[in-house]
Amino acid sequence: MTLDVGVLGYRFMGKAHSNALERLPMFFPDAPDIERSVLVGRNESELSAAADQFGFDTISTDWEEVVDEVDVFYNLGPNHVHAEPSIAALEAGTAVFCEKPLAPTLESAERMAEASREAGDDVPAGCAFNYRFVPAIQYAKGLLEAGELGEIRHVRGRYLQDWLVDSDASWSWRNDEEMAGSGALGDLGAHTVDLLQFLVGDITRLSGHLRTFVDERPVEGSDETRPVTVDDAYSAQVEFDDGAMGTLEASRYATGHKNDHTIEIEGSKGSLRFSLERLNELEVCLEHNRGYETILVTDEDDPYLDHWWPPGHVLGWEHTFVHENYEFLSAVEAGEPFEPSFETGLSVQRVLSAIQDSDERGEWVEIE
Ligand code: SOE
Repeated sequence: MTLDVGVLGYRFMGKAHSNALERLPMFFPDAPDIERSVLVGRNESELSAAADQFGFDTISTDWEEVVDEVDVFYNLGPNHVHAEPSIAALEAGTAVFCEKPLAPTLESAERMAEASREAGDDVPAGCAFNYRFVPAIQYAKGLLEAGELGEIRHVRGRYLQDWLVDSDASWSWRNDEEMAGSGALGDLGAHTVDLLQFLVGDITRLSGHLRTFVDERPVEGSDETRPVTVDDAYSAQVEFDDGAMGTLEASRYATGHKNDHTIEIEGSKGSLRFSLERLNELEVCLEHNRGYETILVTDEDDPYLDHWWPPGHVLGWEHTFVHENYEFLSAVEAGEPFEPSFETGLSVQRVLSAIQDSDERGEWVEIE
């Protein structure tokens, strides 16, 4: 059975997922056969060029004519475009893979999750938190599930980038509350919240802080400027359902940090550290260690590695998209649920919204 795939969006995430679809047959031969049927966007000339480059058969400038014509609909558009096309696809019984964060607001995330419930478990609705599919993160999950770290006491997550340090960096939809919902919080913090809830458990209450350092930015190709209505950075103190204490932060203004997503977890029997900028490695400190040791997670029995190269032939950022697409499309073919689901995406959105509420109210907030 060949799955017809329609993809909305052809910029950064369009390229990342199209590359993943291209590589699946060679490295995951048991993955479902897929046809890159239609690429959806607004600008016909740009769309045609992207369709040729990414291997799509046709183009469309109207997602409404696509969502009930394909077997799988990828929503890789800006955050404000996530809800309506995804809901329409699910109402048509079409499986949906939507980029993170699920939505710009809690309200639209709730509507998306409801549409997924209505569609049923045999119509997978996934949220593309790709960092769950790093082999070292899967290996860390195994250590935690085996109780190797004992009772979890401390959790730290930070996601630091510096692409907005230059005050002349152009304005984009990512700087606009109507379109993005939030700034570093939803763009980067969503990844950290999902990873920590995947590895440790649900966040139950928190205190949040948001800051915007640059209030307006130049519009590319014009003399105009537009206001920045979202955060450049966030930080939060959180408590997990098992009582562990956590500190989270993200910034697009962290000079010298390019894509520095770092997770640290300390327990009663052991600890671990992961950094995306060294994504093949996991630092662990277990009962038999005197201190941290660095494990190179590239052995053939490590998660996903038997699909790639011999030990030590390291993977990269793009491989995480191949892994998540393999898992999602396999779930679609089997008619089974996929994690992270829209329900999981909604749980992340509740935490993001609580951080915004806490910042506004200046007090700790319980997660509903
Ligand atoms: C932001 O710069 C960004 O592209 C995020 O939107 C992605 O989700 C992250 O994987 C890399 O950084």
